[in-house]
Amino acid sequence: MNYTRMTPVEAASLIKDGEILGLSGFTPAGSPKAVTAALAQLSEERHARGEHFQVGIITGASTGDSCDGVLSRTDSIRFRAPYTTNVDFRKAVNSGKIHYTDIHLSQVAQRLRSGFLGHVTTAIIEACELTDDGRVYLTAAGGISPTIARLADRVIIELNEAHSKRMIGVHDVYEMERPPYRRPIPIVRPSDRIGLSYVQVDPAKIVGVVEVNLPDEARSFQEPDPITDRIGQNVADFLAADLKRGIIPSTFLPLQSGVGNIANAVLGALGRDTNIPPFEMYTEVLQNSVIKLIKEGRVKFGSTCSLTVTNDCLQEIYENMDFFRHKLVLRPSEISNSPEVVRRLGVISMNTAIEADIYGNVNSTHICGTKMMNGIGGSGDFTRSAYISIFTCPSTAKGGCISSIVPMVSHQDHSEHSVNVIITEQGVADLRGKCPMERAQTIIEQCAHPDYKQLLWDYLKISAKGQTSHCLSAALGMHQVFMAEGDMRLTQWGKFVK
Ligand code: 0RQ
Repeated sequence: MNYTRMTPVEAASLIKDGEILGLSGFTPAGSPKAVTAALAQLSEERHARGEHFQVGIITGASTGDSCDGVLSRTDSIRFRAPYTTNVDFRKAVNSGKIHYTDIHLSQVAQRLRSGFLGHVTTAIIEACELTDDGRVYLTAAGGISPTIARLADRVIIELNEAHSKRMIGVHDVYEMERPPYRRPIPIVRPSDRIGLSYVQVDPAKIVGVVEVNLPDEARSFQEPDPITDRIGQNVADFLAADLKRGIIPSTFLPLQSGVGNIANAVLGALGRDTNIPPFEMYTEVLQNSVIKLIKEGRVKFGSTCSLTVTNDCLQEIYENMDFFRHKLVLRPSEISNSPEVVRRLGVISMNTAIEADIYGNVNSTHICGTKMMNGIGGSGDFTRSAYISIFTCPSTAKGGCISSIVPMVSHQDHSEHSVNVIITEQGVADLRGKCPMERAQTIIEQCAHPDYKQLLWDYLKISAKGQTSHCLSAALGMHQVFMAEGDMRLTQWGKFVK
């Protein structure tokens, strides 16, 4: 190889104060790990010498602790987009230390190309293979790699031996033109391949190659519990009924599923339910449950941006690549999450809400309207364009002290116009074709926890009548009572009625 080999510290020392970094990966899958960890170490040394050092970071989605974690703890991030899940990052954002721009994941590449997010100076890209003519073979995720590789002034490659070279050929790399030269994305089935198996980088821009052997910092999943199992079964029953009614064609439609414990449990339940025929996925993350379903023949094909699986699951995929190669494609986030393709394929979206209100508006990102949890991720990319958009959540949080069904969401990510179905362990609220008052009745009856049903019915009684009835002085009353007294069940509407 003709490139300069470097240690992580040597590579990190190329990065200057104020730079904007573009990183490969999507979730901890495929994110660089060594150079960002070394950067945090150098940053700490610079801060100790009284020097200013902070960078902007733009990624495909979240990263692992060796990026968002260490860089947040060392006060090294000035601004960040578009999605994270790290606890220390969350603390820094909610205390105002980091400027966080939470944007739809499908839009990151376009916003970068159009200059909305500033100029990416350095791209750090994890690869399993690299050729002298600048072909970069990605690892467990597509993310924004093609775009940052092209836009950045310099590219650092983390050549990671922990990822098998058997990944070569699984990626389908395609980048869109800027308007007005953009053409339709020629995907008409989840399994269609439209691009290259590698990211082409100008070899002259590759300033260093850092050889590492570091596994992805995958999170493990909680085993499904009775609540998540019930939610999963409710989703399966709902889809089976729509199939029987002919709303979903007998061939079924591709599914998208969000990330996290609930999403993992929902997929598990769908896989077990023999009323649901084998199906395809057009999604942004594939978790462990889907890999199992691919092996069992329940999932026929998975189009995704990342393999957000545990490391033993990833190794299993690598070891059985002859089988998985024909069942998987990894795409850049702009394509995996493209609203154009989602609408064309008739994708059924399934994402998790933090809270939903009685009219079907959904909050995916903020706790009590103020504290950022993770971010909108790809949930909006899919929800708005889906054939059927579903949101799931347990009916309560924090031991029953919080109702996930509230009179008015404390922050809105998905509006009543985009949300078709809400599902909790209590039941299914099918909102399609219903007016706001019918939606409220269905959501309270089907989805709210019994501890909160009467409270929500009483809220409607005190509301001013209209297309969407509300009592504005009480609409966020349950949230206020939770913040003051730690339990929404203590809400007394009389105290809020003016
Ligand atoms: O907190 O961990 O302290 O107990 O939120 O909730 O129930 O474990 O669910 O792991 O699936 O995460 C919406 C955050 C759900 C996630 C969200 C607390 C709850 C718990 C986690 P603890 P659960 P999950 C694809 C699509 C937005 C992005 C998206 C998410 C913690 O799914 O980030 O959809 N979604 N992307 O106790 C206070 C409430 C609460 C609450 C839950 N009403 N009030 N706390 N919690 N409801 C992925 C990508 O885009 C990459």
